[in-house]
Amino acid sequence: MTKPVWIRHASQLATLAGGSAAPARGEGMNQLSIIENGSVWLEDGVIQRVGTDADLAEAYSERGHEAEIIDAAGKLVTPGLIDPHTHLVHAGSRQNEFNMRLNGATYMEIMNNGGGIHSTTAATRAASHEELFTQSKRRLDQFLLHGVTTVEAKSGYGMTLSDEIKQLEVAKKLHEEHPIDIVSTFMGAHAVPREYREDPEAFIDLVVNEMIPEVARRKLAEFNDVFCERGVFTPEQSRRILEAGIAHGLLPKIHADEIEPYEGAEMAATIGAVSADHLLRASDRGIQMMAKAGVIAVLLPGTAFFLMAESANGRKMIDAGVAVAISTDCNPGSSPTVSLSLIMNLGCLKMGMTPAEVLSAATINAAHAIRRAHEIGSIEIGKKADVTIFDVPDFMTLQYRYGINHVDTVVKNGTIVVRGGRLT
Ligand code: IZC
Ligand code: ZN
Repeated sequence: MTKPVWIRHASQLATLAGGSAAPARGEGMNQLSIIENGSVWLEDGVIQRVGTDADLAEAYSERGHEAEIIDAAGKLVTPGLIDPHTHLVHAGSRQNEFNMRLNGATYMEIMNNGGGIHSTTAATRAASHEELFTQSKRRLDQFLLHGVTTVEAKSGYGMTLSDEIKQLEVAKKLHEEHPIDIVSTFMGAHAVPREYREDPEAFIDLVVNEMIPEVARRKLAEFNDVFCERGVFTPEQSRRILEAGIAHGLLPKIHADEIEPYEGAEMAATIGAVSADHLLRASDRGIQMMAKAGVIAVLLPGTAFFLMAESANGRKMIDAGVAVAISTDCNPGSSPTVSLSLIMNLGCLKMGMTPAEVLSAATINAAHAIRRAHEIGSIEIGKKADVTIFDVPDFMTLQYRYGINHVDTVVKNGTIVVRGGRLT
């Protein structure tokens, strides 16, 4: 039995309470429900009690000695961070393409010449389960060190039935064996693989008729995603792929308007996607439609930064009433990072979001973007005991002292997995 964990004296305990039923929008994204001199009791993997030091000292006066006590004086306590959009499971690296981009080549040019997603696909197809597991586990350890306790992970570097299944099985094994929880998304339609270059419709037939039914039958994913982008999949093709997923119980997500405006946001709204992600070039009409349809915008400012492009307009989306979440987009081509803290920093500096809004976006709204808000994303009684402690006195400082990993302690499912900034 793991001991109960009692976190005490937090200078700020940002609970994010009250948002489990629906994502935070508008002014609601600034409400962090902060308790000063805050205290939390974690036991049996669940949050048992939340309040001030005085409340908990009274409630646990008899049992305090049983607990592992964490003194969070001078520190910020938040829900475990949630990353709702990653391409976690992949092999290889694309640092050579980074150099090409620094010399003027674009992301799409590299991909159209057989690099980009195709190069990671070749490496991932060639990798064994074990190699994929080992490489991805390393990234998960780094996520944990950055305070992230749940990660969404997409397939899409296989693009054959067996290689897509291989990626999803590795994600499943990581979910079972690593402290971080993984939520899987099938993304067979990540690109048209080279061998289907002359006949993309035949590849879409394969995704729709074989991959989606098999992934759903094996319960290897909850979501279905597509790269809707000029030169990749059209809005019409994307709709067909997402509708096939819906028919098999896979909820739709979409990579929308990343490189060019392509009415991806509009499509996300009309199909009722759980989230539309990227949205760097989303139209005003698309943003309005997303607000109305309740589609969550998952914004990835690290990708814009790394591709040297203009970020999505997070400010405009929040003001239009869209629920915004943020994510690393962790992938080898356009955002090879695990630092959700840096992403929050960029949310402030490049997307005009407030320090409170970016924290809502990386916790409760990120939980909604992966349909987990009933169990994670806030520090509330009954939710999973996933808590991150930062060595800063308040949430403002977390954004102000940018580019630093301030994580001190991470508790996952009630177990201390990071202490003093190191894996236990
Ligand atoms: O591997 O380039 N945008 N997919 C769509 C990506 C970026 C990941 C990659
Ligand atoms: Zn992506």
